[in-house]
Amino acid sequence: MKMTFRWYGSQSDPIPLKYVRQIPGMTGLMGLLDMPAGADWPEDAFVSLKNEVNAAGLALEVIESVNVHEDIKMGLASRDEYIENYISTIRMLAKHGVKVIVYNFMPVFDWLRTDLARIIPEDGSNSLYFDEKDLGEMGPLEIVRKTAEDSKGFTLPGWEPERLKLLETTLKQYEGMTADDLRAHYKYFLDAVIPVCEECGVRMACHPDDPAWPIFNLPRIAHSQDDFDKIIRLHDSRANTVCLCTGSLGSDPKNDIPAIIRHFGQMDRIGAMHVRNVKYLGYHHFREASHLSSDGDLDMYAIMKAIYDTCPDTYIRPDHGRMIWDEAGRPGYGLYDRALGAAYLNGLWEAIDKGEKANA
Ligand code: DNO
Repeated sequence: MKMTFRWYGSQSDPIPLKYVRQIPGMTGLMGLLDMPAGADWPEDAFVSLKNEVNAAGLALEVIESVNVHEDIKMGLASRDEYIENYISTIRMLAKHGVKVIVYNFMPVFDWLRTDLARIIPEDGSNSLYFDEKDLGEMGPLEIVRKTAEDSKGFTLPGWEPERLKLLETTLKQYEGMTADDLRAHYKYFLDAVIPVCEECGVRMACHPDDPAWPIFNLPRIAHSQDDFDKIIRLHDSRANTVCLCTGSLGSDPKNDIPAIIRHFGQMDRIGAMHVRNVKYLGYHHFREASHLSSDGDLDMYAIMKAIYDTCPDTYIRPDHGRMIWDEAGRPGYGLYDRALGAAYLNGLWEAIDKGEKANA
């Protein structure tokens, strides 16, 4: 297991790389260049990012994310040009040692919450929160407005302003699109990029829908084991993998996370893991919790054991957690609770490893 940390670059992440390196067991980043979806990433900018990260004693083998342009998801004629850019970006990243590219295939919205800083009454910290009832009252334009307003001046991943400006038009373009249509567009994309990945030793890792169900009548095709089985069959290859996010899939209690990890781990189809906890508050209603099992509803020991047993070499990162100790950070991406999360996950790993070796 390689423990990594999501980081947004020195221009837009308030957390210095030095602090990231000081988290026990931290070996690398899931990092990115701040580029609009569909762009061909410039090599010189990537090389300077990589040099900066390496100089801080960290590896940059996972990119999160290279975003897929909406025209590809919608299957428009213009998609070929964006796919060419994607391919050129894959080749460039591979040349500089990148092994995994995290992305998603969610129409319009990436992850979605109805509150970015809901106070947790038990301890006075706050965390990301979702209640479908609030969403019903808000509608897509209102939720975008509120998310931008609540994000403390940070651009949130998946909520890039240039994309959201076109929101109304894009939503209209998706009207009537079925899950099967979206899957067909997805296959077209995978058929083009996966052979390139195989050739240059990169794995694509698809992030699940978050939350794990369709929203605003948009088709969503990545929120269960069955969905990911279909995605893998669209273009079966070791390079076509899952970024298994425990909190995204885990927002639906029907998803048995350790079982899903075992399923895809045994198939060698997990490219990366995001490990975090959620607390269920009712139907389509949850908040994010600290990583500790007893603070939420996911069993972190069972999750780490499933990783240990089936995909022990995977990249993993702690995710979201709470905003604690009065940190003024990017919602979902504070330093403190993610650092505690990493330490806890490393502790579970050590205990599992020593237990296994003692019993061998
Ligand atoms: C949310 C993140 C997602 C993820 C993308 C991958 O916090 O896990 O935004 O990075 O879906 O493209």
